[in-house]
Amino acid sequence: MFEYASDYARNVDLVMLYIVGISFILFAGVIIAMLLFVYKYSKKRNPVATNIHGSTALEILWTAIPLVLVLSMFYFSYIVYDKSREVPKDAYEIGVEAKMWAWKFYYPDGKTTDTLFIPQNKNIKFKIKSIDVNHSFYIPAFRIKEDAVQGRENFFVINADKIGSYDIACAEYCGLNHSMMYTKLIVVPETDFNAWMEGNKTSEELIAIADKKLSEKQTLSKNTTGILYAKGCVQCHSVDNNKAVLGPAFAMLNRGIAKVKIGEQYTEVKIDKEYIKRALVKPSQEIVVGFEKVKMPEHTNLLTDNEIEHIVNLLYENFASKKQ
Ligand code: HEC
Ligand SMILES: [Cu+2]
Repeated sequence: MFEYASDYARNVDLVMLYIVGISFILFAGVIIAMLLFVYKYSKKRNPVATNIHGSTALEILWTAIPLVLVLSMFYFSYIVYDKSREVPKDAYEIGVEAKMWAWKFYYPDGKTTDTLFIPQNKNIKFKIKSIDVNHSFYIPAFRIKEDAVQGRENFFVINADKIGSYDIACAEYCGLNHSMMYTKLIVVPETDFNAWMEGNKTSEELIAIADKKLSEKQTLSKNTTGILYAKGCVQCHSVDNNKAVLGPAFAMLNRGIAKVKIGEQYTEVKIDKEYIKRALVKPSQEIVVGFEKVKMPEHTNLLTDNEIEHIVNLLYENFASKKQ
């Protein structure tokens, strides 16, 4: 819950803590006073009620104290927000385009991607827009949520200080596949980012770099499976549990034998690397029984041969060859 990856995120959390802290103290005060009064002024102990007619001092006090508290909440929120609106001169600009139902990112040199890559410790200005309905650009680890609206450009400045890969979601209901508008923000050292810009490093290498940095903290399955996030497989296949999403969970690849439908025929095939590869490049050839309704997209034109090989090995080693 408290994962954060920029100063801005840290400050947002501090303000939040401050507000929740004050609320909690007030809550405790009210409850304690109430219990105390119930005890002290019950009919048994205090048979004759006292009538109090106004007290200017008390009224000023109970107006002034909450006013100061509320204004201080506003003040802290405002300075944090205001800072996020300052665009440093050297800010690196990345265009964020939302559409039903995907994100697209534009870099200054004309490159475009579906996964967002940024260099570490650099001011980045996101220029956010939508080409259709309203969306909202949401990166929880950075405490960013900024509307993407057609015909208008919103912006946000961040400076990511932790290498890693973070979720990006759409936080404004935008139609049927709203819940699939997930992608990743990949933060890598600036040298790697520049190498990527110049074509000397692939997106997969950057993802691997980001994931390796997380490996100290995170579980094995998480850090080796970055490409499954980057390529959108996780929209339909869960990576960390047995539950089917739109497709079977990858963990189920360890069932050894797959019941599949080929044409109108039902048959059983062994789950090996070849099977996984066929599932990936010719998904409509062997349909996993129970999942006939959803069509897995053809990935051949979205993946290079290297990527296919990498994914096949990864799925085989991480899932298919695991004991049941
Ligand atoms: C739109 C949803 C969707 C996406 C995205 C998707 N798949 Fe699938 N996938 C399915 C469905 C549905 C099935 C089962 C039906 C079938 O076999 O075609 C399936 C089956 C599979 C199988 C066989 C699973 C088994 O247990 O037998 C593999 C392996 C697989 N997908 C890998 C991938 C990989 C790798 C990606 C990302 C590059 C991916 N899928 C993206 C929906 C999807
Ligand atoms: Cu959306």
